Amino acid sequence: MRFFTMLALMVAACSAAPAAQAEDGYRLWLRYEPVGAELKTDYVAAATQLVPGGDSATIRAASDEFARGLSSMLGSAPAIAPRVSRDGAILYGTPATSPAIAALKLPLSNLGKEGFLIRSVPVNGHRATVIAANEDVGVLYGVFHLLERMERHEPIAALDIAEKPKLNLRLLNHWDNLDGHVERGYSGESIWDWFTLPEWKKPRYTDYARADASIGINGTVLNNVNASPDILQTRYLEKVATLADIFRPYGIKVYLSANFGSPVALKELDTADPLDPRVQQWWQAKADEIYRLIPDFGGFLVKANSEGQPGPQDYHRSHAEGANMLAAALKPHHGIVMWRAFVYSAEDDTDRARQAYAEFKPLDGKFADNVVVQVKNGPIDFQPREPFHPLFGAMPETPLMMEVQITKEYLGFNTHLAYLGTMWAEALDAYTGYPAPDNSVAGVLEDGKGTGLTGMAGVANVGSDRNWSGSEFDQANWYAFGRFAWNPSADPEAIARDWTRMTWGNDPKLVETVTAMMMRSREAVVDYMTPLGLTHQMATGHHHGPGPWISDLARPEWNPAYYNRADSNGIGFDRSESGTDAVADYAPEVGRQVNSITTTPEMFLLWFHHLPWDYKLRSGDTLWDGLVKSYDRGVDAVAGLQRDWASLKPLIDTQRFDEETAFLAIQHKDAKWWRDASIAYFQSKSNRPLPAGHAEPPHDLEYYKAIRTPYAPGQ
Ligand code: BDP
Repeated sequence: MRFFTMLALMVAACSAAPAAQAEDGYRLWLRYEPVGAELKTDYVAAATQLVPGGDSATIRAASDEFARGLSSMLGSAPAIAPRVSRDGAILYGTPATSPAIAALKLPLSNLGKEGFLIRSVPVNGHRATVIAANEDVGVLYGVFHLLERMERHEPIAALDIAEKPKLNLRLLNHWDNLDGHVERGYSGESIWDWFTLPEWKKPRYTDYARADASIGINGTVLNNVNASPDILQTRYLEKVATLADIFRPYGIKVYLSANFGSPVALKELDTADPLDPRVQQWWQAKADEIYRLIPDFGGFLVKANSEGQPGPQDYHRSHAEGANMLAAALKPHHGIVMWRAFVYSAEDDTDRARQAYAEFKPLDGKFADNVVVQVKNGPIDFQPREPFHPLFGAMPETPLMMEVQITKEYLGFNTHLAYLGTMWAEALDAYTGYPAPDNSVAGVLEDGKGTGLTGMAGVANVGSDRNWSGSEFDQANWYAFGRFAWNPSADPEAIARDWTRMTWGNDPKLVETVTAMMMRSREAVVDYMTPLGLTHQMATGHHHGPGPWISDLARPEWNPAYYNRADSNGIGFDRSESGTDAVADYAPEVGRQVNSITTTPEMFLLWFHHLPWDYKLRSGDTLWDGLVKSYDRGVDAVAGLQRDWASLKPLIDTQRFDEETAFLAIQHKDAKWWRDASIAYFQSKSNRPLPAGHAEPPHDLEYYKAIRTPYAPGQ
């Protein structure tokens, strides 16, 4: 008996202690760590009572978040009070539901539906912090903003903050299949458990909504763009409705990827021709059914006539005719269509980088006013580096939203540290030549041509893993996506620093070291995978590891050799006017710049030009030597990340420290593999010795060619 009591006590002790301290990443950037004594005094004095101005589900979610955050950071949460009655109150709500806020006559008129204002002002003669907005969701965003400031140890007295999103559609795109598999997912299975929905509402769904709302994400496409028609069946729509109910208080709408061939695939019609009245009625009835279940359903995302998906061209109709037919079905319910421009064709042997432009440019102005065309950041496919997509700037009559990939299909999955904020900023800041006050890509996104359809979509990296994203550093990419969708001109370094403070801690050395690691991480990946404008050199299918030699796949544009075009004379893809003339798809001044070898930025050199191995780079190196040096620079940069990380051991909890240490070791091993295999292959073409001080690959080319990566995740 005594033995069992002892055992029970021991088990309780063992499980209680680590559980209380374990850092397993579940809390994301909303860790709400206890603050030190001095700050605590200030914060407690500024949070003596919580005064919700309203009682909607959203305001209750805001109160819950306050309770969670403040009790964790300060040891206890202040009581909820009906009115401001002492110094240090926090009053939050809208003028419509809170007479106290209405009486303050705050300047909310420019803040739209989702903006918020945080001000330190007296209320009823007491010092107070007021979080006010036109709609409840703005209030919730403001509450997160205040809590996140506290997580970052920033002052919360004397505040005067006004924020509103620059884009209206801030959406995650989940590439999740109904069987739980996630296409290009590296963080476990799908977060959606379709089998137990709608009855079992996992608490994780609410935590997902909290995380999204904390960074302003206001929509989620639940299923893969390679969409199963089954998602439109009633029994799935009921499950979707349950998720919509969970997300609604957090300002998040649900959307679905729709398979254009659904009426045929579901065996209800023998055609999906968008001009056939029966097809139009089918979609109309489907939309009506969806909106009966989900009155605020967002709309459809569609991948059509791309990589084998059905689409309007199967019936000799254009993308616009297809999109507009769906748009008409959704229009009475205020739904929208996000029609993807990621199309390239098996029958078309023109430069893949030009195909979406060729398809969509002539359709400018032909889309219904509830259609937005969703364009990837680059013209090929989520590569470590691509120039911006030429459609940005080329469709002045059509609202365009930008799609980026948060999940790192082409940047080393979940184990390589690659902060994508710098990559997205590079695309968003690019000059398009678009005739607008802001002629950057960000400016194009912010211009909805009067429809309000402005936005960014991020292919989610959220899965069933305890830490959500497969690694701690991949959480940063989810976080950064939300921040860029809120403000496409945001500073990637500031975002990295904010995230670091909330995720790892506020120690100054830690903050500076981690931020600096993040800021150089993506360039390291470019250097060891695809330097100097090379692209799509990844092994077949899973896209993990190098395969620059691959040239035998059915479609030319699936082959890395199609992109590198390495031969005994040189390397690179000639997209100048003497090559495929892809430069002509950009505005004239942009096109001129990249048409000329000497004015093309070196980071895009081999994207636009095929150059001899002894071409002189700006460094004075030959192209061959410069290429080799880039690969080595990438590997060395990863070793640098490892050293920096090791120096943080005393400042980071064991579990997260150890995991990242292991992941960086994997990244280093992979970076070497990329370097060695790429050099071995390109040397077989260049027939040149390596520059002095740069080691020969340890194996011959055949060794690297023989490496297989079966069972790679995400395929
Ligand atoms: C490619 C992915 C593929 C996606 C496709 C897309 O490899 O899995 O289906 O993009 O965006 O990058 O449709």
